[in-house]
Amino acid sequence: MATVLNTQFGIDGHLVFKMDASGLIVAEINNELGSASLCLQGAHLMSWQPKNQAVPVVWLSTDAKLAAGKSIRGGAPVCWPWFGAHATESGFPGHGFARTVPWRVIESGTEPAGETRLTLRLTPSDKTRAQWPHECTVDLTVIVGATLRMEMRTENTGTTDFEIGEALHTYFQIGDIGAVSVTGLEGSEYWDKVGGSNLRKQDAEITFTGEVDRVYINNEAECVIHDEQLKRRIHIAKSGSLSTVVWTPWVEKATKMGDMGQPDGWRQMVCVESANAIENVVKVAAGCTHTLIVEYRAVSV
Ligand code: TA6
Repeated sequence: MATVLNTQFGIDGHLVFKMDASGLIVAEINNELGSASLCLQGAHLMSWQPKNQAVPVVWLSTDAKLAAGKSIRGGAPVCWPWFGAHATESGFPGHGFARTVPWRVIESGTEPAGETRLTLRLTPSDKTRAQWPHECTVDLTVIVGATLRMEMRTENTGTTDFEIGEALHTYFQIGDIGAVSVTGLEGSEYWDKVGGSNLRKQDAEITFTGEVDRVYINNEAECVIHDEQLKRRIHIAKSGSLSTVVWTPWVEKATKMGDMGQPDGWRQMVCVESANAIENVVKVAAGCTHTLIVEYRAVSV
């Protein structure tokens, strides 16, 4: 399988497909501008490090394991076609099925400035139709360089409209959760999921002194993670996304999860997720396409 993919889509020295010990296929990307790895199951980007950064920008738990049908802790999980718990079926997977089913490579290439581009596609199967009976394709394009661009395109190839919730649920590597702030969401309303679900308003920059699990709504603003310890800013620009989710599990939830890396891996990550969730779910009319785009950039300060 890896051999066929390398023949069809490999790019000498820049894009190589390898089979992991789990039997899953991983795309390893490395060019003059940056490096990344992506598991074909779930089109799950697991890591990204620009060449001008000494520390990866996308966090992956040291406990992260690749296994068929299982989600990977860290990276940029694809949440689709719903975000969070399914509205009515408690037995359906949280954040949808896209991140735990096989995607296939449909194209690869090199961008004019030298970035490596890879596109994967999810098409319905009996398994997915059992949870979501709509005809569609979802493409994820990643463009890896000094920045990381991700484009998630949902095409409604059926004859009836449907609605999706979605997110690129990206974990960012930071020095310490107590020494970062997130700007860009000042003045936004958000659903606070800690201790229930209450609608609140963000007045100032976001800082972290405990569990934070917030879905900011009706906001397309660029967010910035300010990292005092790593002396860098991570810029998160987006389009086609009206929700931003900010999450840290903090110690109690991280301990319960048990896969955040030891001794306290949760302190070195924060999630800032570009999404369409809750009242921002997206109606995709029959024959139409919806695209969510994010671009990440790390700037040393
Ligand atoms: O995006 C935040 C969140 O919805 C949290 O509530 C937490 O559940 C997190 O996602 C991780 O979810 P996962 O299913 O990947 O463990």
